[in-house]
Amino acid sequence: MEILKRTADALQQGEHQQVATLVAEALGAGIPAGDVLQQGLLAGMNVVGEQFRLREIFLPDVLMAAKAMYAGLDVLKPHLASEGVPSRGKIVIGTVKGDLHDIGKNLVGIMLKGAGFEVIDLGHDVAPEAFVDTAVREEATLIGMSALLTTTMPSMTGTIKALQEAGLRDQVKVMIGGAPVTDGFAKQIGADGYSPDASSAVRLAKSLVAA
Ligand code: B1M
Repeated sequence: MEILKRTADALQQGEHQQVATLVAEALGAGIPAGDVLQQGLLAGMNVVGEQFRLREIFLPDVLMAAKAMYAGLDVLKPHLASEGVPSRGKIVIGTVKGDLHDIGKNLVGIMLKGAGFEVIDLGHDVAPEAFVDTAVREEATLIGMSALLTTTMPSMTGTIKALQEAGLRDQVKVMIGGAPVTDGFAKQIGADGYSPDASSAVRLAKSLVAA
């Protein structure tokens, strides 16, 4: 669809105001929020990631694109999250220590809220102890960790160890995700589940609280 292509292009250019306008227009034209997210915002961000990998663009360009992504997400958020759904349980989420990438984690948080979870979002650069302390204090039954850097993935292991040391591993389920994370890695570190995207994260969280 032309408007979604324009949204993706504007995101690549870091045109945050234009992205917000185009997202609002697309929603106004009756395009489902999920399509605006996937074919507009995420499509644009995928190109940015590839260009950055190939060194065709640089960090300031990626930051501008991230700002544009957030401008679009702000408009989209109320359409992704539905209000008044009964609580399915509490989940503590965050991006792991040393990692500042929070767009995917925020998207997962929005979708979980929309599905009726109480989401306690610790933000980014979250230490293992902070995940565990918050889960204890808030009596949360789930911890969700995101990592976008191969170098920060080991911090997920740290959180699971900290849970074990606190004697809480049986009481709190752990789910993980993020671009470099795999199902194999989740199994290797003893997490309860991995999901590749925000919609499957919701399905996984539902299955973990039901188990
Ligand atoms: Co950076 N970065 N970045 N970056 N950045 C990547 C991740 C990279 C792959 C780019 C590349 O080289 N192609 C690369 C990592 C290489 C690696 O380790 N394998 C990289 C690098 C190297 C870096 C720096 C080291 C660059 C530098 O300084 N030289 C630096 C690190 C800073 C740090 O964290 N300490 C850095 C910085 C940044 C910015 C700050 C500029 C910015 C982040 C802004 C922000 O988040 N507020 C940024 C961005 C935007 C990216 C790319 C381009 C896009 C990430 C993104 O937001 N994607 C990224 C390239 C890429 O991923 N293709 C890249 C959109 C988002 C919706 O997807 O986060 O994957 P994603 O989330 C998905 C799923 O993964 C999943 O669901 C989400 C929605 O579908 N998911 C979960 C995520 N978390 C989940 C949790 C779950 C379940 C599912 O359960 C709890």
